[in-house]
Amino acid sequence: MKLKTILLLSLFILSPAHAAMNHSRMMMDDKMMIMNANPDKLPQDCPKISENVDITIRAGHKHALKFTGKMFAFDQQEWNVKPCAKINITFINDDQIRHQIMVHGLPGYLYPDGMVHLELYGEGQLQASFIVPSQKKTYLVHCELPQHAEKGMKAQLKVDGGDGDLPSIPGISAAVNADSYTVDWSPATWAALVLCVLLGFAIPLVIISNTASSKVVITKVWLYLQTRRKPK
Ligand SMILES: [Cu+2]
Repeated sequence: MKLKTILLLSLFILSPAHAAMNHSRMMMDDKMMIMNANPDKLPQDCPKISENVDITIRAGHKHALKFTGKMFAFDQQEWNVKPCAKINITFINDDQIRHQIMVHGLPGYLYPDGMVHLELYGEGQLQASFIVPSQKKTYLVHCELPQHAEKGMKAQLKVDGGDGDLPSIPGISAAVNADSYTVDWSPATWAALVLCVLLGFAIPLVIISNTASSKVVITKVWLYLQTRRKPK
């Protein structure tokens, strides 16, 4: 093997990018990233896996159309599983931009930072599994890209029925800080409104009165009314 080839191979193997791709907690390439997937390690409070649940989660702009004022969303906003369930997620991104699924609040001894993370940098699909503890709890599921959760990409995963609804889940719970669309009724706003109403009446009248055919019609109607008024 030529010296140049050996050097190139060494650089590739020792490069940070290659190291990141093979990190035990992270898988990534130029299209996706998965962090903290856990298909086989049982939580401390689970003697065995109670059920295998296959969940397909789609993400994208079109899923937000059913929610007023929202821009991004998942196709579902809530999932329910049994304690100690193994969840096999198929994540589908329907947009041309990045979206994530992040599940928060998981035990740190199994999931660093308490989370599982699936991410697609554009349209595509990937799969990952994780096992939930036995605790009756509601986990936050969201996309952490700036403004994506605020714009609707937020959901909840309930284990054993969950311990309540999280706030600001589209279609499920009220927003903590609701969007405000109030009008500032200042004198200038009133003046603009009155002007618009007047123009709305005046412009059609001017157009009608200046149209030749309209004049003929108006004249005929006028003459007809005059003839009907004449005494027989
Ligand atoms: Cu997103």
